[in-house]
Amino acid sequence: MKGIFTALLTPFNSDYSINEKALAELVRFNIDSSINGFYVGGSTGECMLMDAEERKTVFRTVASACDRAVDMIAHVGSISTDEAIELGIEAKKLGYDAISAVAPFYYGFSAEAIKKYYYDIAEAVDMPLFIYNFPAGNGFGLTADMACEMFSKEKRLAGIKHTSNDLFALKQFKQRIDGVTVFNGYDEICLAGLSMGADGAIGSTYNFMGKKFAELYQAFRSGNLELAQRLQDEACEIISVMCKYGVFQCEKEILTLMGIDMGPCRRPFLPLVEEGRKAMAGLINLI
Ligand code: MN9
Repeated sequence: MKGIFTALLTPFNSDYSINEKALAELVRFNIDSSINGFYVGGSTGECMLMDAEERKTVFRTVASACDRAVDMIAHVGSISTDEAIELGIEAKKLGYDAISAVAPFYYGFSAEAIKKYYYDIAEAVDMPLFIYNFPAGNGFGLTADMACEMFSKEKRLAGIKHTSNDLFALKQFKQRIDGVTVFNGYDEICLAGLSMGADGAIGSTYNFMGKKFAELYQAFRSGNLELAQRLQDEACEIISVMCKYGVFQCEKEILTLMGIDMGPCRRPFLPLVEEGRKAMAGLINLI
């Protein structure tokens, strides 16, 4: 797997139920934007604010709208190993190409417990598994030593989604683990991640900037650094405004302005303030 993968948002109706129709539209819009794959039901999809049945509904809706046009990775991470396995088994049934999981959080689990969580999921689901390394989100940072040990022990481990500004760690994963696939996780450093050896990038802003990042990826691969840098600069200008008002709320607002009814984020995310809505309306022609 390689290239630009959209970390899909989950559209909600005004009563906060999943808007399956809008989700299918979002999938088709992204395929038309030339992205290479989907990362389904991750942080961007508000997975931690959904129950297991809802997360399965998202997997199902995306699989049917995507219809194998591009690669699909299902995020099954949970604080509970059993729930992660249950979600993984569903993803496998639905024809996903791989699964991914964030490390379990809240209890401050030991490194041994976290390793066992991944081995248990890999064994029970029997699919290529990507570790979702998101230190800022769950207080656990995967080290290169730990990753080397895990990948040598469990052959179903296929890669790492590295959502961290530590690009030296990304480089070490690539240099020390034979055949590992690493995806860069923060869109604002996509080009930097690629230049340090990432095989691709998974991100939330690709929901509406898939075309720009697909072009950036191609430019980088063909050695046109000048164009790749210009595209990254343009994206960073947009992302920096979004960071000010709430990234997911802003992404939903932009896509709604583009014609896909994304609705609100689930509580406790706050609704987008009026000033943020105006800022998004101002950004739309930069996309
Ligand atoms: O999946 C996303 N990570 C999180 C990747 O939301 C935690 C990124 O795409 C960010 O939303 C984006 C803005 O900071 O880079």
